[in-house]
Amino acid sequence: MLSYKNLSSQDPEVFSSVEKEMKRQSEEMELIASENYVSKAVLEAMGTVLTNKYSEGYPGHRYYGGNQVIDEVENIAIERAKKLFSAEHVNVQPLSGSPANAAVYFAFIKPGDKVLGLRLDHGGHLSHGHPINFSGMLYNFVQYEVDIDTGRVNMEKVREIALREKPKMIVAGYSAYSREIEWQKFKDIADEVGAYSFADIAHTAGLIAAGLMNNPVPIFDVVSTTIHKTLRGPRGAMIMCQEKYAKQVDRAVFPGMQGGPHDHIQAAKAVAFGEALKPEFKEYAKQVMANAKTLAQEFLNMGYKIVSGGTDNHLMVVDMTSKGLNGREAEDVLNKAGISVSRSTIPNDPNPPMKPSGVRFGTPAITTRGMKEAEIKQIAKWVNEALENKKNEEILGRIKKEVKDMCLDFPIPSI
Ligand code: DSN
Repeated sequence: MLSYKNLSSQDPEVFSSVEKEMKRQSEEMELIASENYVSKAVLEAMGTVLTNKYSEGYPGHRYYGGNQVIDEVENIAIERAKKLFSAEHVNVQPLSGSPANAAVYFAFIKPGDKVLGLRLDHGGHLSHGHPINFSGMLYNFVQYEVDIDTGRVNMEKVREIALREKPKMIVAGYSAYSREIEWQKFKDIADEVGAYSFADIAHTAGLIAAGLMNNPVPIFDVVSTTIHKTLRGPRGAMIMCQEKYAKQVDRAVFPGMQGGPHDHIQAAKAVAFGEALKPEFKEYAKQVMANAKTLAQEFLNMGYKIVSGGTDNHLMVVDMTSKGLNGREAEDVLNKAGISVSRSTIPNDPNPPMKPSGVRFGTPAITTRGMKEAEIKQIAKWVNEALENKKNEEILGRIKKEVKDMCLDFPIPSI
């Protein structure tokens, strides 16, 4: 663990919250699909003096002096990211996923232009055209859906909508979709209608970097990703594109959408990319997927319904209504048992977004702790037992204790 010597003595109030959060993370089972635990090296990089610097601009072209070292760090991050994803051009400055997506739209299209994206309640992301998000307010989004029977994106229907609507951009890549994405088919449809192809691979970036899922970067016009999910880096994002779009993407990020990049985070991104280039990361990503498959199978064996019937990646959306619960209630019950999950809509959800029908489960974080199939089977049992005894505080308390015991046997690398 980092020492936190100065933080604890100078500001015990804030340190006390940090300590409580360290304890919570250590003792609870993290099944939120978008969360992970960074390494000590990534955590240390975030705590460096690089945070003191302003570096608006790009390596070699800054608007502040004293950026020789910052240039070095940003270039390391860029080169490693290029290698990981076979990217022609990378901008590592976006502060997070939504700002990255805002910069992508800003770089390629104009307000009012038509864009095709997956509905949020079918697994898409807020920034893929939801009416209450900037994307839905500024651009004219038309939404596609997953098929209710299969839970999968139907490429024939996507093509039909694209031919009818003639969007300027097509967005693929999702937040709650457990299947492989047919990138080439998306690209072919985009080419057929003269649209830009944009992939948001925030969720699966680590699995793609490990070579275990298909990579849209070499074929799509532009790809965004966060760094902190399966890629296991610091919070933040990046944009990858073909060289011919490099200038417009860079201009959209700075000065278009952002000022100075967060240089301490750029350093941590570089460290995370370095880790992802190592053979151990491929083993990690394989285990994330194997654990997700095991978890899905256990839930199916217990009679749960999973959207699309299973998973090809690190997550799954499970319909809770067969257990007489909505996703919000399930989230609360599991919380009492020391298990963190996030509620989720299911396609054509009859329930409102605050109380949707599903729960999204993911395995990136528990896999970082070293948990494998045997632990996953036990976790599925605890989930089911908790949900079936939702009002029994004694049983929930007992599960919480058992969960804690297992978690303490699998320490978080940075705590
Ligand atoms: N909030 C992220 C997730 O949980 O999937 C997406 O931005």
